[in-house]
Amino acid sequence: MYEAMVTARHYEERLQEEYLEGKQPAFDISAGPIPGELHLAAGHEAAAAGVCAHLRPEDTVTATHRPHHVAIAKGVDLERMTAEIFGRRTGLCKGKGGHMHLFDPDVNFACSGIIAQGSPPAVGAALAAKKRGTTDVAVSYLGEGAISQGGFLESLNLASVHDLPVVFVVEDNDWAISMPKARVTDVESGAQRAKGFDMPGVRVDYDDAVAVYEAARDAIERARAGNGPSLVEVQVHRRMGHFMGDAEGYRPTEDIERAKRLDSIERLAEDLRSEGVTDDELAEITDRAHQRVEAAIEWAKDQPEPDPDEAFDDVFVTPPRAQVVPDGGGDRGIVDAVDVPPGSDDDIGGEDR
Ligand SMILES: Cc1ncc(C[n+]2csc(CCOP(=O)(O)OP(=O)(O)O)c2C)c(N)n1
Ligand SMILES: [Mg+2]
Repeated sequence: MYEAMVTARHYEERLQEEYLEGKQPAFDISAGPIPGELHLAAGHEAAAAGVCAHLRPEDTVTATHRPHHVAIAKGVDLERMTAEIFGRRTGLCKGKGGHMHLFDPDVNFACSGIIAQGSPPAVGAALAAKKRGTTDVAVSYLGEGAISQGGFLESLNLASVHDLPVVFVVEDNDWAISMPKARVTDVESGAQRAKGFDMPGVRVDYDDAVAVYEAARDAIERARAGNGPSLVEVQVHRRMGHFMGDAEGYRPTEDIERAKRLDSIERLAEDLRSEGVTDDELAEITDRAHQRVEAAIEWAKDQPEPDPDEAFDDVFVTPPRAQVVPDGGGDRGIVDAVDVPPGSDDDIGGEDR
């Protein structure tokens, strides 16, 4: 667990450096080796390590728009994940998904930029496991800002009524972008949602990885034993802005300082020391994690960019500034696209492009 947490923290520190390259002095979100948004999960690591320590590759995990710590703890291929984040062809989604759309079928991991989107597919995976008669489980991560989303609430209901092996994990970092929790819900804890669906709901009040591990163990054992779903909420801390480039003008300074002070990695290191793990052993774990991160970033940056000819493969929308030729087929058998200069007779224009 400590290694997964240290790896995730260092990975994001390095991504932060890479991300800022070329984006200054005026923040240009499309510039640099990692174009687009980047949501970092520093301060959330315990919620990933404590839960995923109980999982096997066959178990399904759906994570959020802030996915790196969970992906690392679930064992997603770090090199191909990094290539995806850098938009390279050998990335998990051929460089077209970016950091919010990491899919690794080898370890049954997915994530999405749409909040609470992971809950229905996790319930689907749990239903599949039940029908196949396996002991696999599914875990759906979401933020506290997503606990009123319809997809989540319907998922809780289906999971409960069918006794499905799924665990919902709410990462409560007190904020949904700039929106404090108290302004969007009257429940004190997301774990209270469980009561309305007749399933166990527990909250881990501070991001102690060992406390998360214990809460998750009960929930996952219950699911594996065929006794149905549970909900676990974990208090985590957002050590960064909502995404890179967020100046956090809405956030009280004390809250930012508090999040930085409460470091779950430091807490776990203390626990390990008190159990007799030496500083040298901890340093060895940190070194190994750093080397792995550096190797993945180095490899990813060396990978080729996607071929523009493949831009419209594996997508289901009308490509921009292109003419769609019905029955064009191609090997996708859906539509074919040819480039049409904007403003030309064949350009259908506007939103419909
Ligand atoms: C359905 C949907 N609505 C709105 C958004 C825009 N959005 C992106 S992240 C976010 C806040 C999410 O907050 P929370 O669930 O608490 O996760 P956190 O970012 O704090 O980890 C919102 C509203 C979205 N991505 N999807
Ligand atoms: Mg939040």
